[in-house]
Amino acid sequence: MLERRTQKIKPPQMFQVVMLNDDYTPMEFVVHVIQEFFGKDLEAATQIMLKIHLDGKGVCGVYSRDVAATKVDRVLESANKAGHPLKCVSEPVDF
Ligand code: TYC
Repeated sequence: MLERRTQKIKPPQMFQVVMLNDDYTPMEFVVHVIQEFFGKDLEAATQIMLKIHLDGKGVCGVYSRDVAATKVDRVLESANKAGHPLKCVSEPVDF
């Protein structure tokens, strides 16, 4: 009984916010967005942006489902407002 209850407790599924490269969004804008919405400092944000630029995509952060979805919404809203095609998605992290 005790064992069964212990086994039932699983950590919550976490979601990574993955940002995608494109040919038009300015690098400075991407760095700014990563700093503003993912709490990174200038150096960390610049490294993530360069990784996306070179590899095609990169992880900006890992969150619960709702927080990750909200981050995606905020990024897309900000990019849209500024007229940039920047895209990002939330995807489950598997351990
Ligand atoms: N590739 C873009 C450029 O050369 C920069 C960029 C980086 C765009 C990361 C999107 O998620 C991105 N201006």
